[in-house]
Amino acid sequence: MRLGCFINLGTFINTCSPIFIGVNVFGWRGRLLRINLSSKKVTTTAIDSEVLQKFLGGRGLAAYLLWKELEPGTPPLSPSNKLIISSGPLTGLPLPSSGKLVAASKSPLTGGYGDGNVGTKAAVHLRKCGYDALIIEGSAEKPTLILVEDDKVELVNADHLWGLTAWETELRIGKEYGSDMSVLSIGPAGENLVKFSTIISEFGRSGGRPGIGAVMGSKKVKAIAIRGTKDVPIHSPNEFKNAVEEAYEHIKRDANYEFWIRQGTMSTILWANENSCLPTRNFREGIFEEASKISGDAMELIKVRQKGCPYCEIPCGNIVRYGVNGTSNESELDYENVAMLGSNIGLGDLHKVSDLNLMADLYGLDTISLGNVLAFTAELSESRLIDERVEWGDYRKFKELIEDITYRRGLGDVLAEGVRYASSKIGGNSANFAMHVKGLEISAYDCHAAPGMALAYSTSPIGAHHKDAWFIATEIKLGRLQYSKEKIERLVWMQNVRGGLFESLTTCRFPWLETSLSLDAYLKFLKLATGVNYSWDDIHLIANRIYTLIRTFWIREYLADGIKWSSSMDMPPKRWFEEPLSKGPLAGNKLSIDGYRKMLSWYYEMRGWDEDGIPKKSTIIKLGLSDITPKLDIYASLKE
Ligand code: PTT
Ligand code: SF4
Repeated sequence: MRLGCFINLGTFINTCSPIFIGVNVFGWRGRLLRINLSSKKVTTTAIDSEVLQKFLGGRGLAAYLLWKELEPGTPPLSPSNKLIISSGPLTGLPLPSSGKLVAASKSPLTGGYGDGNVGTKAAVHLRKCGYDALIIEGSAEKPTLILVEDDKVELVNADHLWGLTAWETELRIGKEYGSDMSVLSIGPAGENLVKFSTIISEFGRSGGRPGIGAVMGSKKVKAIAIRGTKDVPIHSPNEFKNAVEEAYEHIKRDANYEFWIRQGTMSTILWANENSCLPTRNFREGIFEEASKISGDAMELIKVRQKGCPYCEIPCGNIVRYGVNGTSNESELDYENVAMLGSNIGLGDLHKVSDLNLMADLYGLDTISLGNVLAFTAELSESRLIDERVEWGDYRKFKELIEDITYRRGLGDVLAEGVRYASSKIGGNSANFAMHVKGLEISAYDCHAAPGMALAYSTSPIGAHHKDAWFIATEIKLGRLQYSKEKIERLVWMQNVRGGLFESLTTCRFPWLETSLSLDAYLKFLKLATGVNYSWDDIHLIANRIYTLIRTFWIREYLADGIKWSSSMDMPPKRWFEEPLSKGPLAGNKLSIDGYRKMLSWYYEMRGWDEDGIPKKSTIIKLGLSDITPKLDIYASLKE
């Protein structure tokens, strides 16, 4: 890594930047706001400049803080767990799609590291208040609203907000404090500690699939409202401005620009159906007979406007106006929402799908896990493992179940714990169709005929999510049924770029993926914003460090609960190995267990982990991680 002339590794002293508490930096803010809800103490501390350089920000910083600050075995819904809201050196700067933040914690759904990404003005305001991250710790006695305005922090009684939906909460806060306040809130699902509840912002942005909303609820925090007015100092402002203008021009010229603006992620429905990977009836099949009714084209017929995150020129939020049973409303549709609440539960009516999606946003439930849980329930019913009758596509019944899950009534109370727990409670053969990895329900790609995508789910740092590696399109090009080392090399690269770089910068990855903005543009932004000249080798080193640290966190937390880590944690659901597809051109296909295991062992080798998926001591030292913790007991279980 070559450092800009102003920056001196280890101290970050320079002569011409504004002065923060002990740290002078460009791009980063160098400060951490800590709010202890139990003691009502608020403190601001400097973040070690070396930490910022080694972990970048966002996910990297959150993982570092959770590793360092949590006692091993901390119960996720106890006051000792911490909620981290973090940003990176590019977050909220005036560059393409930079309004994204990371919300992270020890997950109540998985028991391991959990995070989510939210597109919101709160990301911009957090940085304008002068912070890279917030740590929320302890727990309030009463419902609380956290107000952050530049250097002022207030803990306000939120009795009047408790029980409201996320949208009502945001509207009320807007009325009380001004609509320029940016709000992160939870709905009733977070209050009731539903294990797959999320944080909601701006009437439909949602983040924190692994139950980060429940962590917020356990602390009795109904909402965090942020308004900041300070400028973020940039190292080379003129060159930065030119680079940004060039990037926006490139994006608008891209051939995919117009189609993307029209459909966003929704075009994936037909693509996934054509490629036999659209999750259908609890991931039994990859083809849905009513796919065209829930497609991007069907969405365009009821679309009323588009919505985007801050600084985004390619807004992908599709707002539709739908009508069900004489009522009309608006809902924001993305591919994952529609696949999981459509084909995966056998529902081929986009109006009804939109209604279930709106419920998820109002109550603060993750649509991906919800679609899994509802499909799991339909299969429980089919197998006569529960008394309730739940048919595929039964919109009314699914609506009722969403209410029951949110308010933890009857069967809903068990389902609110996610499919891993529910299958352990209900028994029978239900574990065979509980579609999750490490407790996190699977995102919307069927993997009967996609071993690389299955491995991407299984090695994702938060459980089965596609955020780190949407590998399926690459895999189809490479030969989807092959089990090759080349796939694993590409997969590790993809995880490092998406899950390492973008989650830590923190900006949206779509300008790169959908309008071909070059990856080098991001290194240029980074250099011009911070003064630090990162090479691609540096970025991969940082990503490897983040991946290995998060893996070590999981091992530590599972060990503390008496569970010894092994490669069985990195296995996708049995269904994909045992029950072949029965429809379409790929009928008869299922995953090969031997092929999968071979690919997993290559993956471990490339990451420097042993045959159980445990980082080797030599890897930890090579990645510069051994100094971040005095608690070396975990290493006792690691091999040389
Ligand atoms: C993300 C996951 C996704 S990923 C979707 S749709 W996607 C679902 N959206 C939900 C929703 O909406 N409401 C709801 N109640 N639950 C939802 N759960 C699901 O959450 C999202 C976009 C999208 S749309 C994607 S792919 C990209 N994701 C990014 C990412 O992860 N990182 C990054 N740096 N950039 C990204 N850009 C894109 O952002 P999670 P958002 Mg989200 C209504 O939260 O926990 O990370 O899970 O972030 O602000 O809503 O933007 O076809
Ligand atoms: Fe947000 Fe979509 Fe723009 Fe990304 S592309 S910043 S998710 S609106």
